Amino acid sequence: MAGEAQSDCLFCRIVAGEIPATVVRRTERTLAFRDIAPKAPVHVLVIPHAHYPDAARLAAAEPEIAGELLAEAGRVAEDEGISDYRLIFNTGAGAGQTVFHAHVHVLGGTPMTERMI
Ligand code: IU
Repeated sequence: MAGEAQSDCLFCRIVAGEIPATVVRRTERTLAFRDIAPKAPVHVLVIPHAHYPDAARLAAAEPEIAGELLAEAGRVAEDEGISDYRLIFNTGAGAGQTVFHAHVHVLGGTPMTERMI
């Protein structure tokens, strides 16, 4: 069934509490936690509890949850005390996606104008 947890998915296992993560926010349908290999002083991932391989497929199937990811990304930035930040949705291995469970990177805490990740 669409959105069902996958036992071989790292982020599904983080949602289930089977793999530890530094959680900064949790809602009924989303989870935000610190990236294990931060590329900026603030580097948080916001994911849906439901399993979709990437953000586009999440948005196609569950647009409300896709909207919640964006709203939560903004709340993470507010909690972290940053007003300027970058949101990234890597989509596909060729774009650098390594975990195939939808997520948005929230990056900031340093000038981001020259940075690409
Ligand atoms: P990507 O957009 O799929 O490349 O992002 C996956 C991120 O997941 C990447 O920045 C990793 O550092 C991060 N991550 C993590 O936070 N915890 C983990 O156990 C693993 C990857 I594996």
